[in-house]
Amino acid sequence: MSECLFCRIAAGEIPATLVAENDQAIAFQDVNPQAPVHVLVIPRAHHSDVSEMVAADPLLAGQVLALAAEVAEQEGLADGYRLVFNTGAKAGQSVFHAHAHVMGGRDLTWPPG
Ligand code: DGP
Repeated sequence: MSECLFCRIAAGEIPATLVAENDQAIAFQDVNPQAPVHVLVIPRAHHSDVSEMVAADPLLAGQVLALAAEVAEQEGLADGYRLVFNTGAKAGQSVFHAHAHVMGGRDLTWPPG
């Protein structure tokens, strides 16, 4: 059994609220939402962060981005949304399985903290 939290969610071993999926990626509600819409999009395969995913499998990265855009449309974020890949501990990454945050449903300030 994998020790990676998001691998375990992808495998259905840990419950999550699924929002969308494609062959290579899944999207589920963030457990600690920071906006009215806050969905995580992850590759089914394990990659530690977005840089490692792009280097190893750029087509997979495209699948993740495609699903993120689909989630934004499905969640009614035509007015705007933010797509964030925290990469590395210094940037706030806490789960080391690549994931995009799809956030929206409120005004989002810039720069982020
Ligand atoms: P980051 O800090 O960028 O690595 O984002 C990790 C996100 O994962 C954070 O927003 C909270 C979320 N998260 C952590 N544990 C769980 C969990 O068990 N289930 C779900 N759905 N989200 C989780």
